[in-house]
Amino acid sequence: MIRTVSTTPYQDQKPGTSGLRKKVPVFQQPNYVENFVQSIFDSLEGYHGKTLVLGGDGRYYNREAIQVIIRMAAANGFGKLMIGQGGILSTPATSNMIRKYKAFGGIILSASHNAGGPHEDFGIKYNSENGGPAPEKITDRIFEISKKISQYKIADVGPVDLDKLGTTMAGDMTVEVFDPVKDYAELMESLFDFDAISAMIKGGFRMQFDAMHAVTGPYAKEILEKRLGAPDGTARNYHPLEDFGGHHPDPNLVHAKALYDDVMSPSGPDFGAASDGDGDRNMVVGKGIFITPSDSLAIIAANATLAKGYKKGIAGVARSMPTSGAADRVAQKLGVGFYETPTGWKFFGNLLDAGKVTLCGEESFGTGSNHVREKDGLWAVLFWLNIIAARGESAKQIVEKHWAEYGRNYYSRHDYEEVESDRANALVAELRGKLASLPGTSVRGMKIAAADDFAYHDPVDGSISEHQGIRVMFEGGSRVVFRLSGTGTSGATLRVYIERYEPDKTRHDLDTQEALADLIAAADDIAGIRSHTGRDKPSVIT
Ligand code: VG1
Ligand code: CO
Repeated sequence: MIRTVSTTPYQDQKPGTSGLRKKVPVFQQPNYVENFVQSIFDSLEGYHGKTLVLGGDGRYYNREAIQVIIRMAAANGFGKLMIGQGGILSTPATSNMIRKYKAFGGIILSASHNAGGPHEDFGIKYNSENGGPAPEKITDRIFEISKKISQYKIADVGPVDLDKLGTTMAGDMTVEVFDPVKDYAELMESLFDFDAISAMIKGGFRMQFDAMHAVTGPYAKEILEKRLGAPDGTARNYHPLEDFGGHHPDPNLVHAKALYDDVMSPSGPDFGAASDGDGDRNMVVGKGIFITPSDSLAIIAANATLAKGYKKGIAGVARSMPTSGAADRVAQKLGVGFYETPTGWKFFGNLLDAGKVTLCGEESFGTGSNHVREKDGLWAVLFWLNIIAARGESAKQIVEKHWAEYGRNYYSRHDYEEVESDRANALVAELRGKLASLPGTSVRGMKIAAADDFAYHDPVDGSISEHQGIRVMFEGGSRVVFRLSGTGTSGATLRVYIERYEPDKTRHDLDTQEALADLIAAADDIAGIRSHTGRDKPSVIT
């Protein structure tokens, strides 16, 4: 029944910012999935007889990979596998299931915001028993094992019907196919004031949620329409599709432009939101205002006690290094701790587990809290609805009042996608080489106060993560950050993050790109973006 199969290792199974992501044909190579999954299991100890949670964002190859993992989990001695019906389980819902049912861990099949389909992306990520993405010490171990692996274990058990709820056996292992929405919806009801949000919707508040043909469709239908009473049609593109309808399920001003345009039109709804492939990202748009993820984190922090799950206040706030400093000022005012971590949710886990922070956020449309150990798209949307309902003000009023009180961080990210890796690496190497000489010099009339290659010292376990992005800080608090993406699957993506703090209330209504124009030009002067990449403008501006 259980077979041990010989295999040859691949040398490219290094997990990136969030798991292993490759093109589907790469995953379809002989034993590619098997090698990586066995490497995950071999990096762990003590899972015999324990429970593993499994699901994905419904993209192409999801079902095939699930059947392989069922057979391998059975062969490796897991006691129980819990799978979301249809193979569907959002990333935050997976985190919740692991925590709620005290599972040993979970496997998430997703390449998140990347496109899906036979020639697009697939991904595999392991989450630990706290519900969060495996920390670097585990992902490093997985990679080391994957480079040397010589065999894997697999059980000869038939395919499991993923669409039928209930429990079956795969060899000696129990397989439970469960409703992926129910536990998550209950968790949301425990955190937010559903009665107040429903009353606001009954009172005529209109919203639109774009699930982008990805995993949050069923969640939005249940929570927004069924439980909160929003009219049918509030959730759009709610059928998860294997290719996301041919789009990038990436909720930003480029890929969720249709939703943004609707909210901005005179007859549009009061509020719009969207989530990504696996449901952990969020974009929120109020009538007449796009809310940057960095501002969203700060405003949620400032208003947290309006939601019942956060009534007692927050312990602290953490943000990824490239995220704007807007949340820092809220934390300072509240007198709670604030932390700056490298990009990637795995770095928040220790801070959350240690109770040092309650809220976390990333500029890449990621916001979350200690309710799970992942960022959570619908959670952020519900938090905004809760705040709007409790304050009785529009999203625009809330944001503008926030800026008036704390100042505004103008913020933008410029991505140069699919740059030749050699050219991108050369840019970074050259920049690193001149870091020491930058402080004290001026660019475009702005004086550089400091420049470094960000390193993070985890205050909980003492681990150190180096080379997490190059920061150039100007006098007055403006800054430019450069880093290479760890989630792309072809060539390199250079991300340039630009930020300027504006305390003056009378200057809070400028166009973001204009407000940042000097810094954008300075970034090119400092890093030679155009000459290195051969591009004269970014592929995506958010
Ligand atoms: C990007 C974002 C990062 C996020 C990661 C995973 O990583 O910048 O903030 O945590 O995606 O998000 P990178 O290395 O490409 O910059 V998700 O929603 O794609 O799992
Ligand atoms: Co995602």
